[in-house]
Amino acid sequence: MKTILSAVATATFMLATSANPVQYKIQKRSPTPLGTTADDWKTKTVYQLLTDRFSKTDGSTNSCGDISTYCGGTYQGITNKLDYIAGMGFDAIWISPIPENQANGYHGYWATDFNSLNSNFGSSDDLINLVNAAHQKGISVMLDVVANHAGIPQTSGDYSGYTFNSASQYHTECDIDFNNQTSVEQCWLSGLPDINTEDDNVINTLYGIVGNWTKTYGFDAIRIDTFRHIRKDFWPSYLASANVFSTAEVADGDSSYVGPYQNYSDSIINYPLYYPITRVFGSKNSMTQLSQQIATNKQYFKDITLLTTFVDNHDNPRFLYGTSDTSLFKNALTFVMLTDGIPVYYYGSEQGFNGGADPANRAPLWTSSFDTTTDLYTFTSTLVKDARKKISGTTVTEVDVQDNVYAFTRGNALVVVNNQGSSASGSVTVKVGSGIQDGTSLKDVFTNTTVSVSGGSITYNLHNGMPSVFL
Ligand SMILES: *[C@@H]1O[C@H](CO)[C@@H](O)[C@H](O)[C@H]1NC(C)=O
Ligand SMILES: *[C@@H]1O[C@H](CO)[C@@H](O)[C@H](O)[C@H]1NC(C)=O
Ligand SMILES: *[C@@H]1O[C@H](CO)[C@@H](O)[C@H](O)[C@H]1NC(C)=O
Ligand SMILES: CC(=O)N[C@H]1CO[C@H](CO)[C@@H](O)[C@@H]1O
Repeated sequence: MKTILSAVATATFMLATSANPVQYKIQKRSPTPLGTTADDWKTKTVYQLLTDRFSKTDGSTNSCGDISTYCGGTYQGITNKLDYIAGMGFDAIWISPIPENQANGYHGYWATDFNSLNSNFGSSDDLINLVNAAHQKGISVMLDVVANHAGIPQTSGDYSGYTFNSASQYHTECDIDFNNQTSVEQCWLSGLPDINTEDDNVINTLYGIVGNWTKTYGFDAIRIDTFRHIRKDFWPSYLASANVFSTAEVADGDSSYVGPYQNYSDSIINYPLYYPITRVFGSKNSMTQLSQQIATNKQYFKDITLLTTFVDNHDNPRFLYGTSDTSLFKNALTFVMLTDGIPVYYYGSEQGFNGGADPANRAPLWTSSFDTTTDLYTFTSTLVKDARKKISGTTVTEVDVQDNVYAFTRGNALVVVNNQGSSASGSVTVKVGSGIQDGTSLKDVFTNTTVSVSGGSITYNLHNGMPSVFL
């Protein structure tokens, strides 16, 4: 029996469909969500962290011996360091999945019993305290959730202790053929037991679980893992039960494939734009790739302003692994922060973390001692607080596309990004678009460089390849 000292009134209810019923004793009021609609999320700026890797309860900063298993991060640790996140202007966090996991499931994606919490991260009270503390600071909390698969059992086929404890509650094992959508949905991703989401009892249990999570802990949104690995018509009831904003992972670069998934979730993670971002800013490919992908996305997605955009996440080598040029990184971050979409910023970027493939891209943050004086921490804080949040209006309009320069207006701001690198200090001339009149004087938030619009354009010297946000 597990007791959740939390939520509303003093009701007690049972998880009827679970084989080992867990009793939730509800004793005090759950956190009240800050805002759960797409409109509430449209202007949010999200900081993505891995619960195991952000901050420890005791505040110690020693390195982790083995980053392929638990390193010691906790809910209490996050609560203690919310000001470090708020200091950069973020008003939302994305945390790791919360259920109990298979051995070494430090990331949370290998659930066993969905109705119990992963005790490595702390108690249910600690989680409630985190959500309450975040809400008090105006920070929304997005929960990462998985419905597609469970963790691999210690003994093959032995699911005792799992919510889905019989082999018949999983699809028959097969390797995914990515050219066959049925196979994508029913075969096993990376050998993970694929939950039988064709079974009515199974799906009703999954619907109940997500609803219980959002209600009990007052989450404001969910991030849905492996969204394309379950048939599309599973999702409407799942999302109705969650009853909060959702952004869903469809890890594919083809917007004609990814776009239709936005019929099923408010928001989709913008992988189609991620790949051009890494090519353009990381490998100095032509900026026309950004322009083309944005146009293609507009064609295939219902609403690109709701897509979650990113430079880095936990599933890809960090940007700074591919290049050590932080000016290129700053340009990529500026583009993502101000183009259409809800930007998601991956923890550790502010400390210049440069890990490669998983798990190297998931290093513990605490070894940085939460230094708020680094160049990238200061840059991020200016980008979020003095640019994204100060700009009035959110309408994004492309105004100039050159091989090495891309310019757009967002509300009253003119944003100019480049991929020339930190040695670039030459002059650029950029068209400003019809919204900004000749004679207008503009000032860059990063360098205080001022420019005056003449003949529909501005000319100025790049400052070590820095991006510019003229206001
Ligand atoms: C697609 O995958 C499913 C599930 O593995 C399989 O039953 C089906 O035969 C496959 N279809 C084709 C055309 O290969
Ligand atoms: C998704 O919605 C669009 C309209 O927004 C429609 O054209 C398309 O057929 C839908 N796709 C699916 C798979 O439901
Ligand atoms: C830009 O001007 C502001 C206000 O005067 C000042 O606080 C800031 O330090 C200046 N930044 C730079 C990079 O010169
Ligand atoms: C409050 C709530 O949503 N409770 C549900 C928790 O999940 C079980 C099924 O797993 C439902 O029966 C409850 O209604």
